[in-house]
Amino acid sequence: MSETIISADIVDKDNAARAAELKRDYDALGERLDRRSIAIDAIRDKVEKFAVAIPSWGVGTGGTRFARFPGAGEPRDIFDKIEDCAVIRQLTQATPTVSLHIPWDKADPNHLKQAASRFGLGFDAMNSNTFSDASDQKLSYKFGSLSHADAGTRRQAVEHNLECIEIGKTLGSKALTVWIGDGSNFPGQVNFAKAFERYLDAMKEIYAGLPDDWKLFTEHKMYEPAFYSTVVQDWGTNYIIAKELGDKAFCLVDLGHHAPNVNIEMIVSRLIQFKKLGGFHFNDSKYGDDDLDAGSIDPYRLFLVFNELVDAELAGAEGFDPAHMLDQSHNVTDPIESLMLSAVEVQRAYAQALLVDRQTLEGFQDTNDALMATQTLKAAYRTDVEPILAMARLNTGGAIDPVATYRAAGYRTKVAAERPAVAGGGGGIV
Ligand SMILES: [Mn+2]
Repeated sequence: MSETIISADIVDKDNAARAAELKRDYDALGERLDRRSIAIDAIRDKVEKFAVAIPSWGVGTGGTRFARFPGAGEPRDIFDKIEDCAVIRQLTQATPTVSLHIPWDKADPNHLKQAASRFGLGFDAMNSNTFSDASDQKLSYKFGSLSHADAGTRRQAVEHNLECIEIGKTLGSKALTVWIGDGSNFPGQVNFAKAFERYLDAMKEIYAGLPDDWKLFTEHKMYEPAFYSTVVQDWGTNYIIAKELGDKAFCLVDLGHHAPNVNIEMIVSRLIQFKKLGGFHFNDSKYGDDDLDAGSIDPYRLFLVFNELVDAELAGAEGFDPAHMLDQSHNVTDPIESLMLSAVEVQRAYAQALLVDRQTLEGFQDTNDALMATQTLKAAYRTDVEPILAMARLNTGGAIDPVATYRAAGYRTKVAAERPAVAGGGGGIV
């Protein structure tokens, strides 16, 4: 039995005050779904099994390009971060793993493993960092890393990624995510083809160091920190990389890494179809890589992404096993509250997508009934699945209302007294 941070009494008391109403709401929704030939318990079972990883950097307070405003009781190191992740896990029961970022979270791997297993947490994908300079680093990444013109800098970046794999092996991680800041700010600054060739050669060396049961994820991003061109600019480039490297290489889709209005759900469909969808960094955005809470700006888009995922899941698409992770960073909310709600939003989109009447939809598609086809999706999206999500949490030992229970527990006030403010390490623009 793993330890919990919030006292079980507080969780039970808060749940007890809400359980009767939840039961009524759940039964009422169950009756409505029954009329649509959907068994509510089957949907709840699937939601209970759905997991999304928490990024270690997400529990810290993020900054903007202009300033960083420290939050009370923010984690001082990876061990504080693991405790914050344990709270998110305890109350939502949706986030069993943590995704580490090296070197931000560098510590004795055995010590890290111990700290996480105390709370029953595991480790998701390892994240390398060759987009900023560590204090003890010989060569700078100011002008790139894996695509750098200098062979020594590329070598250093490759070695760093291999080190991340080694740390991850001890932790029980099964994937490496590579995101780079490489690119250019001026036309003519870099030769597109040569830079991409250098990147691919470096990635091949990293891929060669990947254990057989690991996956390699690459993330595309159209701009930032480079503003004219990036080396892994779009999903087409990302797909080429995954194809060039081999069967263990997959594309990661960060929802914020596209131009406004790009049809991300269609990109997801294409990557599934050609067996190269590795997984997601869930967040939301209005303009660019805003790293806002998942589902906070465009929940319908999140639903449409999950519509593609559930379609593949139900069709039994070969090799379909995408990794889910949140990737967001906050400046105006308590990161624990935001991450809890984002995990719930991702679950919500999944549950709504499970309600799509796929047979009926296919019929409308085949008879070119555009209006009824889109209404079939809307019928699922408009269903308030909150009772399903809350019941899933209650069944698995979480909180019916995670934010209310978290506030009742006074966790932030408690850690604010224990953790003096520090100059925070690590931003969040990944
Ligand atoms: Mn990301």
